[in-house]
Amino acid sequence: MKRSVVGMIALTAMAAAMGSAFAQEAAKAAPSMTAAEKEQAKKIYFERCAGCHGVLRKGATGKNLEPHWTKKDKDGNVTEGGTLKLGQQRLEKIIGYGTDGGMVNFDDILTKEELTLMAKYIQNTPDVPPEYSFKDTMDSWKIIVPVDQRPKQQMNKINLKNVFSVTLRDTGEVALIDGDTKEIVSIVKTGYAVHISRLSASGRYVYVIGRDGRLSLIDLWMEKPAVVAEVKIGFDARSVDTSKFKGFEDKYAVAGSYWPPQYVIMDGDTLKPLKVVSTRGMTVDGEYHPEPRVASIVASFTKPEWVINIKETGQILLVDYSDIKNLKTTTIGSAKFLHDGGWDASKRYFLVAANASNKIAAVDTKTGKLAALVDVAKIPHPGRGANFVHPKFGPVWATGHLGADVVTLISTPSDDKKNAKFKEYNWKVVQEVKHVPGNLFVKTHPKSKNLWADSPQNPDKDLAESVSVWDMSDLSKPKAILNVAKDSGLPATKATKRAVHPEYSADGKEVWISLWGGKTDQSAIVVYDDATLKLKKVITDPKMITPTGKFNVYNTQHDIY
Ligand code: DHE
Repeated sequence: MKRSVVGMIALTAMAAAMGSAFAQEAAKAAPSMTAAEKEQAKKIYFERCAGCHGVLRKGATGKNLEPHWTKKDKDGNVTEGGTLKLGQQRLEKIIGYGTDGGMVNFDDILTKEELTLMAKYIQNTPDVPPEYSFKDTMDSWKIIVPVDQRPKQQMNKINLKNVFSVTLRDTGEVALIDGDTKEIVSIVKTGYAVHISRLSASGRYVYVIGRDGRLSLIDLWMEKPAVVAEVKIGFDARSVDTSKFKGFEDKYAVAGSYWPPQYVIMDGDTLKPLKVVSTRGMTVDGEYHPEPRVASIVASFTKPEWVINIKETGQILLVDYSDIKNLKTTTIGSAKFLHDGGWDASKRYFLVAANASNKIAAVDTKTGKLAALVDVAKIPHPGRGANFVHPKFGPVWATGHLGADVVTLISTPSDDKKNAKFKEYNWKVVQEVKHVPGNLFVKTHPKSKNLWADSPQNPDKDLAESVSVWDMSDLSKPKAILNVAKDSGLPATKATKRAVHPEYSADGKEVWISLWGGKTDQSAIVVYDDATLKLKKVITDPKMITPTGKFNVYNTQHDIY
């Protein structure tokens, strides 16, 4: 009796509090929009904004965009907790021109009307999208070529090790390019704005994940490589890998979803869904988060485990797939906003950027523990990073930064006796090599002496269209700067041709750079000789639209970077 009275009082108080909160919210009415405008804005938000700001707009790589600070009060109050509230005009400017904080400009992608629309949209309360169940996943699953009807051996004469799977971002396709002949072997329809391609342990299958959650499995053994199975794992996704531990090679695939926040375990060669696991839960600060998105995923070589990095919570999950019915997970707290990362040279430690926390977390996949949490410069963005032996500090792993003008080198442990003298540096930032802000990817190769870094998000057009190259044996030497857009010989267009994502050929002798141009412009992949830095080939075609990530089969299969 007593308890129910207390409960009623609490409920009444809560209702009153909520009522007054609603009243206050109503007083600060958001700009009105028609249903059609809302639909249009929702689509643009999903395609251009959700990746950084989150579907619920709680913020991650990008800032929080909830109405409590995007919307100005009716009474003209412009600050909240010392933060400037934004309002229509300021929002339009930010979306159009970007900010020094790392937000890119959209005035070359969105029309003036669309900028106005988006500024209105983000002052309105975000809609919560629907969930996506195991049944939904199962219903979306398609086997296009059953396993027993697939080739029993390679049916083409392509040197598969040197094939590149190239994302054609805005056409929803990947181009498979023969790295030896530089010919396009096949252009394959995939999900929307494919994010990454990963390889099976066997090197035969390419797993391609679209931002719309569509996962496509491409069989490279077919005469003309094509999609053999497909499944939609959610509404918004970025990552995929297979099981790589000895005895489990390619038995399973796993793909991570941004919305709903969950990951899906599938059969490796059919993509038949087997299990869906939610990632909702508490952040490392002990707060509940409704949208903890799955960022990078890699397969451990040390144990039958995947390293699954949960962005908003900062929790790194080691998911043991040896018994998926009784799934065991080790949860390692690190730092919030986990994003991309790569292995150290020994492939025992996985280093992942907690980008909006300005930290790199290193997981020891042997002990299943956090090995280090390293403070670095603003917004680290390693891609997969780059491993090399520094003349003074021994084995290091490199990351670039979106928000700082350096490439950071972190010393990594090594069991090799000759590296014992470098132990004192382990997990320390040993050098910051001067670069420019707006870097997304760094890359090297065990057979190379060079370190490559792009800067596609730099506001300066020349820098965005160029890449930098250092001689790793003497990082004090001036870097070479290659203007990739100029070298391509492509005609000038309105859109910046961002030079993005250096990727080595299988033999480590060439470096391929994408020119990420406008969504209707014919673009190119520009190939350089790594030893001489001379232009070797411009691969272009009317279908080469918005190339971004490129994944060399051999290097991706063996995590060589
Ligand atoms: Fe990526 C990797 C998320 C924008 C090209 N990107 C990743 C990974 C994540 C991620 C979680 C790691 C996957 C893994 O290893 O399992 N990327 C996001 C975003 O949330 C973000 C910031 C915004 C969005 O809307 O998606 C974003 N990414 C981009 C781009 O705009 C890029 C430059 C061009 C494009 O194609 O969309 C881009 N991301 C890439 C590439 C990789 C990547 C090429 C793989 C790097 C590698 O070498 O493995």
